Amino acid sequence: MAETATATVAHDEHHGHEESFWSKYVFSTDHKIIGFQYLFTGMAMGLIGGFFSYVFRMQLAFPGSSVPFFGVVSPAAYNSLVTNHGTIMIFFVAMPVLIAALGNFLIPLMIGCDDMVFPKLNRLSYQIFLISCIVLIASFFVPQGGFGGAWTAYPPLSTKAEYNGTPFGAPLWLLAVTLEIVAFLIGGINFVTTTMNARAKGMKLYDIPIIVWMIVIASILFMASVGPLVAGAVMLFFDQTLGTTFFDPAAGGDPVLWQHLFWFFGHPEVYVVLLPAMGVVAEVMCTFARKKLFGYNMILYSSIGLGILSFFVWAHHQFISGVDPRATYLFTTTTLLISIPVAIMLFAYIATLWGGSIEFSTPMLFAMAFLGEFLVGGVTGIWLGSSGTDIYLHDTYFVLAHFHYTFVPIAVIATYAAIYYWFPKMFGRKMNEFWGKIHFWGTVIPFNGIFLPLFILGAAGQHRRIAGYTAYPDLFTENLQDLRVFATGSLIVLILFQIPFFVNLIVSLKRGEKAGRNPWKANTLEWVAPSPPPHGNFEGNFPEVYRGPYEFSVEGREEDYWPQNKPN
Ligand code: HEM
Ligand SMILES: [Cu+2]
Repeated sequence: MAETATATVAHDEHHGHEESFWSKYVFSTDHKIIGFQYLFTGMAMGLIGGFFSYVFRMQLAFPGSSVPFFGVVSPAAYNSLVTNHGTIMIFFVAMPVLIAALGNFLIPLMIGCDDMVFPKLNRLSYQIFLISCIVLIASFFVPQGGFGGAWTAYPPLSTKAEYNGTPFGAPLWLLAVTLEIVAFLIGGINFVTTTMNARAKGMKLYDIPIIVWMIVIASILFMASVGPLVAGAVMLFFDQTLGTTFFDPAAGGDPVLWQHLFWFFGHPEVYVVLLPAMGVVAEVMCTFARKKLFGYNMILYSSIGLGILSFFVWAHHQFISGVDPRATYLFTTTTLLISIPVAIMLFAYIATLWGGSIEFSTPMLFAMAFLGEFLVGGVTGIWLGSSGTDIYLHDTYFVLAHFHYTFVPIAVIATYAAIYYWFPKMFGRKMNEFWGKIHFWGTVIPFNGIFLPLFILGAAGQHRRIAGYTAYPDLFTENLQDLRVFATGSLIVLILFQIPFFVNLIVSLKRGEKAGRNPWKANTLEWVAPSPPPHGNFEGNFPEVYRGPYEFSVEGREEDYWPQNKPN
C-alpha cells in the first residue's frame, strides 16, 4: 500500500542545497508550487475571461455605445469576446483551478506522501499549459483578430477563413485548446497513479478523502472522453490550414460529425469540473458541520455512475441538428437518468448538514451556496434535456442561464470555498472572516441578479450569441430591455465585490492571523503537516492512517474530531 519510494527518489535529487528563485518557483517539481502556478495562472485567466463578460454584457445593455476600458464593440469583436470568454472560463479557469491546482496541492498532502509519483511530468504539464495560455492570448492580437466561432467551434464556420474571417485567430485558438488538453492528460496520469500507489500506510480505498476520489474520477473521465475530440481537432486543423474537407459540407464533409466529437467530450467535461467542486463542498461541509459525511460509499458510487452515464447523453446538445428523432428519445431518457446520481449526491450533502452544529464561516457559506445555486442549474437542465422543450429553448438565453447556474457555482462559488478553506494550509495564515463574508454576499446575491433575468429573456425568445440584436425586431423583445440592464448592473456589482477578495488575499498573505497546523480542527492528513508544508511535506514523519476522513462528533470522545492519523 504505502509506496512512496518513487517519489522519494525523485525528491532527494534536489535536496540539501540552496535553491534559486528560478529553481524554487519557476522550474520547481514540488507539487505545491505547481499547484500554485496553476492556481495563479488560472486566476489571471479568470480576470481576462471576466473582463470579456463585462464588455459584452455592457454591449447587450447599451447596444452600440462605447464601453469604458474597451470602446465600441464591433460584431466581430463581440463574437470573439464571447467565444474566448467561454473557452477561457472552461479550459483555462475551471480546469486549472479545480483539477490541477487543487489536485496538485491537495493529493499528496491528503494521502500522506511527499510528492506526485512523476514530478517531472507534473512540471511538464504546467509548462505546456502555460504555453497554451500564451498561444490563446496571442490569438487575440493577430491580424483580423481572435476566433469568434463560439467555444464549440462548429463547422463549417470554424473550418475556413472565408467563413469565419479569422485566418490566424481560428487555428491559434484550436492549437491553444489542443495544447491545454495535452497538459491535462499528462497531469491526470499523475493524479490517478499517485493516489493509487503512494498512499500513507494504513490508508485503504475507503479512507481516501472524497475530494481526492473526485479528482481521480474526473481525471479518468477526462482521459476517456477527450480522445475523439483530439482526433477531431487535428481534422479541423487540417481543414483550416491544409484545405482538407472533413467537416465542410460544400465538399462532401460532415459538419455534424464535429458536433458528435465535441459533445462526446463536452458533456463529460461538465462533470470533470463538477466533481472536484463537489469534493470541495464535501470537505468543507463536514468540517464546519462537525458531522460525518452522509453516505460516503453512496456518494462515491454515484459519482462513478454519473461518470459512466455521462458518456451516453451527448446528443442532448444536438436535438435540432438533424439527428434522427428516434434517437432523441434515447438521449432524453439517458439525460433524465443522469439527474438521479446528481440528486443522490445533493441529498447526501443535505443529510450531512442535518443535525450538525454548523459554523457559518466563509468557506461554509460558499459551500452551502453551492448546493442551492447548483440545484437551480440542475433542475433547469431537465427541461433542456427533454427534446420537446429543448427545441424551443435551444440556443436561447435560457440555456445560457442554465449552464451558468452550473458553471458559476463550480468555477466561482466552490472555488472560493476551496481558497478560503485551504488558504491557511497554503500560506500559513487565515484570510479575514469579516471581509470574506462581505465578499460572499457581494458575490452570491448579484450572481442571481445576473442570471435569473436571463431565464426570462430566454423563455421570451432572445437568442444567444447575437451582438446587435436591435437589428432583429423579432428577437429584440424590446419590452424586456430593463432586464438586460439589470443583469449588466448586477455584474458590475459582482465585479466590484471581488476587490475585497483580492485585497484580503494579498493582505492576508503577509498579515493574516497565523494559522497553525490545524486551524479548523479537521481530520484529513493535510492538516497534520506544518502550515505551509515544507518541501517533502511531513518533515520525513509520514503519517499512518487508522480510520476514515470524517470521524466528527464521535460519541464517547472528548474532542469532536478524530484525525485520520491519531492511533486512538
Ligand atoms: C459571473 C460572470 C459571468 C457572466 C456575467 C457571464 C456572462 C455570459 C454571457 C452573457 C454569455 C453569452 C453571450 C452571448 O451569447 O451573446 C456567456 C457565454 C458563456 N459563458 Fe459566461 N459568464 C460568466 C461566467 C462564466 C463562467 C464561470 C463560465 C464557465 C466556467 C462561463 C462559461 C460560458 C460559456 C461556455 C459561454 C458560451 C460561449 C459561447 O457561446 O461560445 N461563464 N457568458
Ligand atoms: Cu450535455
